[in-house]
Amino acid sequence: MAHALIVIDVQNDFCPGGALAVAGGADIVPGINAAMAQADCVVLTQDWHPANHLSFASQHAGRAAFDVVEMAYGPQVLWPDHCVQGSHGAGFHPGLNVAAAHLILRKGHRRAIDSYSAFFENDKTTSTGLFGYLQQLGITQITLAGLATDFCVAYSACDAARLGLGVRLRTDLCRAIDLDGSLQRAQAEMAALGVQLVSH
Ligand code: VGL
Ligand code: ZN
Repeated sequence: MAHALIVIDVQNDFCPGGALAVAGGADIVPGINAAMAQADCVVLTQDWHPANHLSFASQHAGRAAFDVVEMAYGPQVLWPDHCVQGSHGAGFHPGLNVAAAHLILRKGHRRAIDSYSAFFENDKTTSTGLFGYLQQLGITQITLAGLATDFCVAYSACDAARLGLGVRLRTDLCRAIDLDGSLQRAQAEMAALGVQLVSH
């Protein structure tokens, strides 16, 4: 029963000082590095947007960051420009043990589709390929950590549970954006899908 640690978006733009900073985002880095040693496989994800990505408020005239718009696939929160391909903000936090990664998966690179989940883009059908990778390695259990709890981590956890993986989420190794109750909603949805929320 092989086990993967999947570390979601521990990037400069989601850490204090970044374009879409998550409070306490950098505090989880040492614990994530320690957890890497417990896993058979370590996957890092990287939010990786073109500069004109349609999840950016800057691409929508008259809209501001954190407004919600209707995209072809449903409602989409508009964000400040963040994690632009090749930028400093898109880089991993300098304390993260990137050398320990077996796979680095980039997501959100299609202009017209955002991708919170590490498994499916926000249209819920375009695959990132990660499930196939894990299946080929015989991985049936995953542990999730990273940023942000209520967006990319939660979407990844829910998709993984729906795909039939055993999913644990390390709440001590995640931090949330918490936009209009999004953390509570995410926690409820994860629990309903059988995601185990563990604190160590
Ligand atoms: C994320 C908002 C926009 C995340 C990524 O990593 O949770 N949130 N892009
Ligand atoms: Zn993003």
